[in-house]
Amino acid sequence: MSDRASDQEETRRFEPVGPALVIIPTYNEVDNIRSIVSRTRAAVPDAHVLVADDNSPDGTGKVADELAAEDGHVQVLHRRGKEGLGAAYLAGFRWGMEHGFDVLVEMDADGSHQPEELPRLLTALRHADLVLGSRWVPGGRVVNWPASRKFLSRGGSTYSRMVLGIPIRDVTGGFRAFRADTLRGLGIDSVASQGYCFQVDLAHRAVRAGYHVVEVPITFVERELGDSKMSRDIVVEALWRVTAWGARSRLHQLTRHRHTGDHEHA
Ligand SMILES: Nc1nc2c(ncn2[C@@H]2O[C@H](COP(=O)(O)OP(=O)(O)OP(=O)(O)O)[C@@H](O)[C@H]2O)c(=O)[nH]1
Ligand SMILES: [Mg+2]
Repeated sequence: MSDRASDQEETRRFEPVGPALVIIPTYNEVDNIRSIVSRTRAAVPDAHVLVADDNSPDGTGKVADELAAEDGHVQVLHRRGKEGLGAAYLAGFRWGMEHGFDVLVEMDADGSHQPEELPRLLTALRHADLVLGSRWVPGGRVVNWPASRKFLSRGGSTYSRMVLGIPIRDVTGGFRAFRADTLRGLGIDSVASQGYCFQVDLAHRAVRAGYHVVEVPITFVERELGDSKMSRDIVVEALWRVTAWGARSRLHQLTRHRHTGDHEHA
């Protein structure tokens, strides 16, 4: 992270982190849901799990209900229909904050994010406002991805980092731990982006708001069961939104510097 961030870490005292909720958004993950929930419960027994299901036609929501009936640490948020990953997370964040959780975790259902790495993310949050599981920092890895997919993901992160001017290596990743206070400060009610763009949006907001954002290396494992829900539309959305945000903040910087006459940091 930047020097500013490490200075901040030295001088700032972080509140201890309280109860955690791991939010798992699902759409047709019937082959994955049991295993991901039980791995999560084993990895972080004190944490609670919220499955945010968009009325999956394959019955994922029903299986999640069975898991919830067996285990008081598992809850299900049933949503009307497929409204996208971002909307499911926003609903999960709101639910978690209303129910008094201090930490809200994002994690996919398909095993790409390994629940066994959750303790490291939660430990890092003791000295951060937001922790990003990162494939593209030293120690981070991707298992079973073809070179083309690595290129697309790294390229997307590099492009976003440069266009938005934020010092984050893995901007599109979706394995993250937020303090509830951080989410409150990000103005999530105005977030409209989906998919990868949703993740870029939240990271960008956090850096811009001056939060201490830390990346910890993770091993990302390509899904083995079920189908991907990511589409070309989601990639295209990310590209145009990131470009528009970048252009807007550049313009903002330029007009501000013109008014103050300060050209040094332009
Ligand atoms: N509730 C909800 N969950 C979703 C929706 N779209 C995707 N998800 C879930 O979000 C997570 C990530 O979606 P994936 O399809 O795995 O996306 P991806 O990881 O980019 O794609 P793959 O690498 O092919 O798996 C999974 O747990 C999905 O079930 C949605 O519209 N609603
Ligand atoms: Mg996936």
